[in-house]
Amino acid sequence: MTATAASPEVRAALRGQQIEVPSWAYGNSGTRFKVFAQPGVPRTPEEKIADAAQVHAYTGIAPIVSLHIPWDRVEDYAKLAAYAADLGVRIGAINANVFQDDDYRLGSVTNPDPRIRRKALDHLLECVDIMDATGSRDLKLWFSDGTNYPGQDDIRARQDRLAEALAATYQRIGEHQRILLEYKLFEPAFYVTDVPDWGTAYAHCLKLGERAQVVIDTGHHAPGTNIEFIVAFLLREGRLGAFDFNSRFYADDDLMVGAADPFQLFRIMHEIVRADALRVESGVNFMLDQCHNIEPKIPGQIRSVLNVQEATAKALLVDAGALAAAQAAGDVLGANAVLMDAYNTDVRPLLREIRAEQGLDPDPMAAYARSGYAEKIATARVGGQQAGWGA
Ligand code: AOS
Ligand code: ZN
Ligand code: ZN
Repeated sequence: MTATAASPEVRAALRGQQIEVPSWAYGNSGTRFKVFAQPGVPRTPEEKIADAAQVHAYTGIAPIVSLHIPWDRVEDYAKLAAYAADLGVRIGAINANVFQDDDYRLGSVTNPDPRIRRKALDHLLECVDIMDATGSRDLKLWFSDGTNYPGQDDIRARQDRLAEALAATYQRIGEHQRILLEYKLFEPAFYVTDVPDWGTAYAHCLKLGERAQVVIDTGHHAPGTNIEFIVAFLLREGRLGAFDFNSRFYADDDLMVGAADPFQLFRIMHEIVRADALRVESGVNFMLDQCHNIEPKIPGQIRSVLNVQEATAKALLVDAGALAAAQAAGDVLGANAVLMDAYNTDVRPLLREIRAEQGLDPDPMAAYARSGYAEKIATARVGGQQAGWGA
């Protein structure tokens, strides 16, 4: 089968796909060595949302923007949500930030000092208030908590403190809201990280209840980790809440998803398709968590969305019947060939066709470049903000 002859089901699945972009991708970012300022970066949360709306306008599949508090603090969140709606997008996950304050030197919710733990928990609860105002479903939690030296703090006591804060937050969220708990192997803590892996995140989620689910940030594993296994396992348990998509060559590089290892992205999307989890109703949230340190931000986001879309299209083209038959027959090479046939299909003509059917330009990158938006914001915006990373 050629990609352009794809079934109506495949086409419908691609049209229905939704990817969530992060507000912080549009601000200046960098490494601890240097932040390279770019012209036209947003000065306000509203301008970040406006840039995100451009990504949706050209791809048609990125209608949601994650916010980060306090980077996106505003007086009136309901008004911000209405502003987003006017631009054709909506506010998605609220990302809490308990890592950028002097008080958090020894941790936030796991800090040995009860005053600091209270302050961190208050921030998490404040984020739920914001979710109520924006209509957001998801509270995304990533804790930088951990220790640098053996003996620095009690590993088990820190788990107890973490569980206590998570339980208090879980009690506060509404029936339709969720806690998404993200893990990360290391950094900024270099000895113990309090939520270092999916098993730890999963165990805490199990204790909390069904509305606590795990976030897989693709950059947060040891090299060589089989991420699609984690995807398959969590899907099977109904505990995969979201992805933070990005690429890495070394550690948490936050490069464009699909840039370093498009085959891995395909393998992940194959597990998603296999579990019928692409549909919005599945509850799996496909977010990007990236920084564009040297490349332009909006095109960087458009490229990333297209990379996810291409991997998805390839995964949808896997001949499920042939794969199941080969697997049942123990045909190792045949089964592998079915998967590789799909991966090696050029899906770009199909995606161009689908965009044209939807009234979009078949080439989103070129259409954005022609639009003049980059030049317009470079003139109109002076003194853009740093995204928050890389300071
Ligand atoms: C940190 O490494 C994580 O990837 C988090 O998802 C973080 O919260 C996000 O990058 C923005 O704060
Ligand atoms: Zn992340
Ligand atoms: Zn990260």
